[in-house]
Amino acid sequence: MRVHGTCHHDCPDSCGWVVTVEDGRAVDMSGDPEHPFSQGELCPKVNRFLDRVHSPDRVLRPLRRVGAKGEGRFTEITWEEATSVIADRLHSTIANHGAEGILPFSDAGNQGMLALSGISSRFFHHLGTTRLIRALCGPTVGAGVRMTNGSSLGFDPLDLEHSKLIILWGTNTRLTNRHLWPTIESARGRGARVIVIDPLRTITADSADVFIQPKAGTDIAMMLAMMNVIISEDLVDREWIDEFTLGFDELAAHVAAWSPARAAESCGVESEAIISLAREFATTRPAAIRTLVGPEHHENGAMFFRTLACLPALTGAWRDRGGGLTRSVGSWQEQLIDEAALDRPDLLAGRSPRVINMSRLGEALTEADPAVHDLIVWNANPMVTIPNRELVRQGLERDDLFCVVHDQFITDTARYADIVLPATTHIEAVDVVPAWGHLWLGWNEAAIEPLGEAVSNTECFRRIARAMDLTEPSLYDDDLTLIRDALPTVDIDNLREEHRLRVPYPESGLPWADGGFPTRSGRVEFASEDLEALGHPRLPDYTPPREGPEGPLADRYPLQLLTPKHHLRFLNSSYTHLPGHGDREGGPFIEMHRDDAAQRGLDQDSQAEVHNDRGSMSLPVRITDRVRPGTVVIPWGWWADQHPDRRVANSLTNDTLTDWGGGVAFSDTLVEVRPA
Ligand SMILES: Nc1nc2c(c(=O)[nH]1)N[C@H]1C(S)=C(S)[C@@H](COP(=O)(O)OP(=O)(O)OC[C@H]3O[C@@H](n4cnc5c(=O)[nH]c(N)nc54)[C@H](O)[C@@H]3O)O[C@H]1N2
Ligand SMILES: Nc1nc2c(c(=O)[nH]1)N[C@H]1C(S)=C(S)[C@@H](COP(=O)(O)OP(=O)(O)OC[C@H]3O[C@@H](n4cnc5c(=O)[nH]c(N)nc54)[C@H](O)[C@@H]3O)O[C@H]1N2
Ligand code: SF4
Ligand SMILES: [Mo]
Repeated sequence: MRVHGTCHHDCPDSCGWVVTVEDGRAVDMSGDPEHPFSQGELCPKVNRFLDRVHSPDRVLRPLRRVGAKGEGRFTEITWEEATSVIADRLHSTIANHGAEGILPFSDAGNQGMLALSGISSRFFHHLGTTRLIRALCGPTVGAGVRMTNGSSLGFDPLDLEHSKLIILWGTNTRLTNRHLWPTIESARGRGARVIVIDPLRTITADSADVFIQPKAGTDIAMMLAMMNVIISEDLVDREWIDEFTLGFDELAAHVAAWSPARAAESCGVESEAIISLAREFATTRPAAIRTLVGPEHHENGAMFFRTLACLPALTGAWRDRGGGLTRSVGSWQEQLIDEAALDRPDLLAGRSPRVINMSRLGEALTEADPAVHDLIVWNANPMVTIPNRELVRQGLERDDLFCVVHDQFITDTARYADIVLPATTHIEAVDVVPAWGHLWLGWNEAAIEPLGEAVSNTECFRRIARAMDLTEPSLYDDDLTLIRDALPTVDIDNLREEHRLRVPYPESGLPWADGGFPTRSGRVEFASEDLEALGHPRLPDYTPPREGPEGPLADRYPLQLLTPKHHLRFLNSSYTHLPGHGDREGGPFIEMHRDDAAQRGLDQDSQAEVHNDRGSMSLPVRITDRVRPGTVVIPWGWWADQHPDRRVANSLTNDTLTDWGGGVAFSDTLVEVRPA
């Protein structure tokens, strides 16, 4: 039997796959050659997905902690015991402290529609618990672009095929969005040039025609200088500006002060390079800017995208198919989803419980008032993925904190749980996957029965609700009912049969050629009253990050630390512990420029201690020319037991929130390094 599914990882490609099942066991899994975007290829992570499914380390029964928190010693219990312990505790927290004492914590570990929301959201809304702001990845990009365009919609990335200039601005396509690369190569075959802008010479940068390497967190200065050049050399599209934008004269006066020479001082890119970039962008058609998520992780992350979105409006790039800005297309998909039907915010019944930002989990667990008593984690591994992680650890070590983790493995976070519940993998549960890197909504059929006693996210919360004797009927809707209610305009039987459907998108491929921007003025807003009302500059503007090379901490901690996705065989914090993944990626290390290392008496393979006020960790040095002096890199994703001192990259990172959008500035982190 061959069963079709769609990859659930938090990855833009949402590839189609086919699982071969014999006697109820998955024996093979390969890319679906008919998937329009992934065309039969998966990736070095998911090529070995069945090893993950059948891993001897899978959690297959509920577990109760018997060792100390963090030690990782557990004993098996039944589902009935597990859910009754959880039910008693949640009831008692609600009775003694109120439901806000309960903090749900989840991310996109499985980005299937049901895995992400549905029963879990209904459950927490019904109880009236603290609400989580889930904005670690992506919302800041959208919030930034929306302040300029009124909408975060960009064009279909597959239309890059028509582009003659492709600027990959802070995205590592060949690693993070690999199935888009053939489209870029095909545009190139027809004469397109590819420019990569990144503080790190990534594998994508290595494949570019031009590589521009600003200091991290400083791109806005470069964008302002580009606008200065485009306007002063009269390379603007006057007609388009008059018809579809607001505030051009104000913008022109403002960027007049941003000469390329001034920007060069902040971003470290030579003025000539900024001038050529501006000219090439303004005079090539179609000209595209492709971006994903990376640059949002700075204190000025939303302003980055607000400013970036001004560029195609200045030059009228939106006129052309393959011109303008292309980013996540998740918003095109969301137009099909009736979120209120899925998540049922009406179950809050007029209550408005407090909100806590996921990126401040450490603070929430150690300082929140009223305190967090119970933490329920699923679809996430915050001990590896949340910045300022030593504070998260202190919170998880609290004796009086009750913690439940639903996952497939004993992750760094699960080690601190009182109860661990076994989760299915994506071939064990039905779901629908809305992609953010292409325009196909994918069906995911369950290929096999759940292994052991594992359950899907929906079933997990149905069981906890039942143990709590909750009578709200919508908590018990089955998966197909949830899917039908959430996708009211979709023919579900047809979706299931065809394995996917293409979401509505303008046939012309021109989302904004004729304006229609849903801002208050109906135009692209170079000057924004909305932003001003929120206390931000009304025009695009560069504020150097506080924890950056121009900020007050730079004297003590002179090195900028980047902690990027880097490994072909990791997907965020997933896979690192599996054979054929972590072992082939060579162990954690710090990359340093030769000059920075030499100044500190370090060389290739020396052991270095990397530190700041949040933590310190010891790592071997790799000398690199991928970064400019002043920047160091610790690739991210490893778990604590793969580090000699049980630290992870996020032990050092900054948990300051972004200017707006609710994201977090982990890429504005300063450190110092000394011999260990
Ligand atoms: N320093 C640094 N920190 C970062 C980043 C970085 O680049 N550098 N990147 C950030 C970004 S962009 C993101 S998106 C986050 C990712 O952060 P997370 O979402 O926390 O990380 P993942 O490893 O994608 O997934 C978390 C867990 O979900 C589990 N899981 C998978 N499927 C299911 C399921 O069906 N049910 C349940 N219950 N669990 C499941 C996996 O086993 C895994 O343990 O990290 C962020 N943190
Ligand atoms: N193999 C693999 N693929 C993945 C993932 C993975 O872990 N492994 N994770 C998935 C997830 S959750 C996401 S969100 C996507 C992210 O996809 P991307 O956004 O493409 O990836 P990132 O590595 O987060 O960031 C891209 C680049 O931004 C750069 N950057 C950081 N700060 C700045 C800056 O100030 N200016 C500029 N110009 N660039 C900057 C980083 O150096 C990095 O090379 O990838 C997804 N795909
Ligand atoms: S992780 Fe990304 S590239 Fe790999 S199979 Fe899943 S969707 Fe495709
Ligand atoms: Mo992400």
